Amino acid sequence: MRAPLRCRGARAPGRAITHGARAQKNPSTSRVAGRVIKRPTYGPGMAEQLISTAEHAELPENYVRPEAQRPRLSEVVSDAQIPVIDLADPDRAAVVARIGDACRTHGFFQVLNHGVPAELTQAMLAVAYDFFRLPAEEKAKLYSDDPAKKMRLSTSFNVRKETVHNWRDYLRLHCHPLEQYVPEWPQNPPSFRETVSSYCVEVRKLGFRLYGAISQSLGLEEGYMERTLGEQEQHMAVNFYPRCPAPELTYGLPAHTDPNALTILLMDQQVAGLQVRRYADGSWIAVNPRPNALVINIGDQLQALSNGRYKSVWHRAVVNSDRPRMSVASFLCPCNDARIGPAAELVAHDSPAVYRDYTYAEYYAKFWSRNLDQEHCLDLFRTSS
Ligand SMILES: O=C(O)CCC(=O)C(=O)O
Repeated sequence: MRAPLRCRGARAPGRAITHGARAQKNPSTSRVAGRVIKRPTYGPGMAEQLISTAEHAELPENYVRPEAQRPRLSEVVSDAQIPVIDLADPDRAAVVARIGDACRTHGFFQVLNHGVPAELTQAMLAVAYDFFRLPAEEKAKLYSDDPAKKMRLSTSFNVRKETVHNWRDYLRLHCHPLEQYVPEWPQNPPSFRETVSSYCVEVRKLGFRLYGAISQSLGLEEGYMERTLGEQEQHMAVNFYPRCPAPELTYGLPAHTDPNALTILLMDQQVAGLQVRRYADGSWIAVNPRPNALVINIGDQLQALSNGRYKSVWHRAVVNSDRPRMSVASFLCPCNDARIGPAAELVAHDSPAVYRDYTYAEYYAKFWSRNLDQEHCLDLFRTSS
């Protein structure tokens, strides 16, 4: 058992978890789950809530999940696979069929030979690490907890609404059209704008290729998804999960589904953390990094368009006490006024529409008005509800 250490750096208000016994005698401490909780010596703040500004030896109490909601890391299936698909396979029909199977069974798959150059994915991760190493004062200038802002450095998920926080800081960017948004992006590190712009362009191309294959795998014409979703927005979350003193008590991101159409995730090559809930049996499986792969997942909008055939599955990010972790999620989002609903070709007498039609603006507002780990947001748009 480690000795209790003092928290360094300012953080969110709350009490802290440490592994020591000494704090038990201190009136400002108590015990939770066999660990010592320490009350903070800091006050509420805004940018002070960022957890990437200091090393943490203790977990503040307002990051501690109730017993029943903890990640139970020992129960996670570590040797399971999500499908891996080589996009360079010349047999297009086979690739389309594999993508269809993956969307139906897992809602997640990894792609190899995806067209995004390896040097670019490495540069993207490197500049992301450099960004989170910037001095606290510089990061504070970018901080906001307003989900409506199109460029913000923030923490957890939705600090204005949630009662238990998540062990994550993140930079959220709008990325399309680039010429509109890049001028708002961080100017430091100096290569940030150029590297991230190049990455966004390549990821967007990949997303549209995947839309084509996904449409075909549903028996729709190749351009169906792209056309129906309108002039797509593209958002990015650069997620930084610092080392965490008590990973079994908290999350980087708790279980959630993605509200957009398609997500392309670039994972840290050295540190695992993404876990996906297996649709078949509800068990959590760890997605281990695979050299040069990108992880793809179906978002809520593709589940709706496919009339529920393809799954937007629950996934989460867990943290660890050894190493920080980075992930870069690129979200392709329908335009706000796109009308979403099951494709007419997929609705029949024996497979009636599972979801009603709605606009993406309506969906997105509903998504952000809730806690991340509530019911599947799409359930609120069922025809039967
Ligand atoms: O960090 C990860 O592996 C998952 C990130 C994620 O799910 C998200 O940004 O929505």
